[in-house]
Amino acid sequence: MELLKLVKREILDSDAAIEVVDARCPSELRCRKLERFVERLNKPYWIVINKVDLVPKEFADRAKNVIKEDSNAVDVVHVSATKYYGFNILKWSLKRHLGTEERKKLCVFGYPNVGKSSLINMLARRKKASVAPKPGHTRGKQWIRITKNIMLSDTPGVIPPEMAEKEWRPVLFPGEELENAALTLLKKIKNAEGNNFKEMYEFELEDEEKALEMIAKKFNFVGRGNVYDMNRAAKRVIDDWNRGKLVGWWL
Ligand SMILES: Nc1nc2c(ncn2[C@@H]2O[C@H](COP(=O)(O)OP(=O)(O)O)[C@@H](O)[C@H]2O)c(=O)[nH]1
Ligand SMILES: [Mg+2]
Repeated sequence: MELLKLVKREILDSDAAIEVVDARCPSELRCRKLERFVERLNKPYWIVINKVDLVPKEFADRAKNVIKEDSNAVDVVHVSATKYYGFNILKWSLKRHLGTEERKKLCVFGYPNVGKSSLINMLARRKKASVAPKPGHTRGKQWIRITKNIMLSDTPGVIPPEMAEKEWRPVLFPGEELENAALTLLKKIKNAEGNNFKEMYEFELEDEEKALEMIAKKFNFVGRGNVYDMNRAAKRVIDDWNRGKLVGWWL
């Protein structure tokens, strides 16, 4: 089934939802269309800003305030799913709003790689949902009890490419256009409030195309005909971003 139907079905099957966003670009990768979808169904939703370990505290706080102002989420919570940060705050918030008696079903949705599976694992407090730095990895479905009455779907809804801004699509769903994706991402990182590009690759990020070439050179990515393998350099950039090694932050 197509991703859009799947994510909508997850939401329809649940009483409430958690939208996960990446703390490095938390506003840009919210899916307002799906938020509206949840609102029209009169279901409460939370926005979890995940990977807060990767950004300065001041930025994470500002992002939280901006999203609180700008959304109808019940609550906006900072989390680091891999560091188990934010676990209790999120659970308290869910309990406070969903109550502790009536049985409630909860689902998680977000773009690829934001940490949906990691969040489910954190809430389930065991390795359940499989975590992979690749989109579309998660399969199968189960309900996991996270409090006495709150059940969490172990199958996160993946927001489909058609919901994302066009320039983001190759980054979120890498395919043929890897080089394009890397150039887009590098441009965003270059214009970010802050980034760790120089620490990562040991040169200043100025021109994106030039940067890809220098990365190919640095890692000795040489293809046929002794030319630099830009595709491999692009893949490296995307992987470093997805693994949280390459960092930039912007609203
Ligand atoms: N630094 C950091 N990395 C995270 C965090 N949560 C997830 N990740 C990493 O982000 C990548 C994608 O996580 P995953 O849970 O598979 O994302 P999903 O595609 O949304 O299910 C993995 O490499 C995770 O280890 C976090 O809070 N902090
Ligand atoms: Mg996943």
